[in-house]
Amino acid sequence: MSELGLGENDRLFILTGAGISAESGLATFRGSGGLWNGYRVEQVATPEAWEADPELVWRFYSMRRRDAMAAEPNAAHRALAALEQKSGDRLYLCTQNVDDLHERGGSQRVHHMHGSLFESRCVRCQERFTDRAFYEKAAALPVCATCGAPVRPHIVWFGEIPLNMEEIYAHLATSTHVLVVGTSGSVYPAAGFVQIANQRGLKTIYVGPEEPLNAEAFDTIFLGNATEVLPSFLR
Ligand code: BJW
Ligand code: ZN
Repeated sequence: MSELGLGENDRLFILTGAGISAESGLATFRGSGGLWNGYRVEQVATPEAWEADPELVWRFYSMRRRDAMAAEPNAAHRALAALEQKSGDRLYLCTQNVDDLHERGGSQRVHHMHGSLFESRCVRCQERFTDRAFYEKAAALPVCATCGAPVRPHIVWFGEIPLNMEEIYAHLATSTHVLVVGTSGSVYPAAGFVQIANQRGLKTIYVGPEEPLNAEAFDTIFLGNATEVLPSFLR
């Protein structure tokens, strides 16, 4: 934690976005490669899109799942896992990502505020499906074994409330430092965490190749790819 300057009594809140998985080959949402079959994420990641064409939305997530399974964690995921090893519960990792590369990179405790590609739920009885074999059988839109209703990705779409917001705000309230990696700062409420932290006087740091939209709320911005900056920064 040397360059971060964390002391014994400090607590670190980490927020990651699509940029940390970019060097693992997973496309980010905005910027180049940000389209899927000509659709913007706002057109497939909404409850309205699901209502209009659940098959299309399911296909989008089946492709995302395949891409995530084929990807490997990178040096930035591993650097955060190593930091967790050293810091224990003084570190809270909150990701907007729905891939599992933090876990496969070695992080033990990860909060997925926008859900996970590897969980689904019945739209009627809310039964959860987390078995990976489920997806191998479910290339087309699956139905719930219990009640027969459609099964949707357990993903937070636009207009839905991100998961465990109370836990997130509680960790923000007790942290002394906030490290944000690879997120454009365009999607709320996540983009507002650094503004809250900044107003409360926490030390705020951004790592990524370009300035995020909420750049003014950061004390320090390290411009560079996550795999180049994080391993040396966190050593
Ligand atoms: C690298 C790199 C490298 C590249 N190394 N970096 C008007 C004003 C304010 C808010 C709203 C508004 N209208 C509507 C809203 C609310 C809305 C919202 O924010 N909309 C905006 C578009 C304006 N938000 C919501 O609806 C959220 N819910 C909500 O607000 O509920 C009410 C509420 C209020 C208060 C408290 C609590 C709740 C829900 C948002 C759900 C977002 N869902 C998605 C899709 C689902 C997941 C999926 O399919 O994967 O989540 S959208 C998509 O964007 C995805 C991401 O998690 C999210 C953020 O994207 P991210 O990670 O920032 O990626 P990019 O592509 O934008 O940026 C990548 C970055 O990486 C870039 O900066 C690159 O430079 C960088 N990078 N290579 C490091 N090698
Ligand atoms: Zn059901």
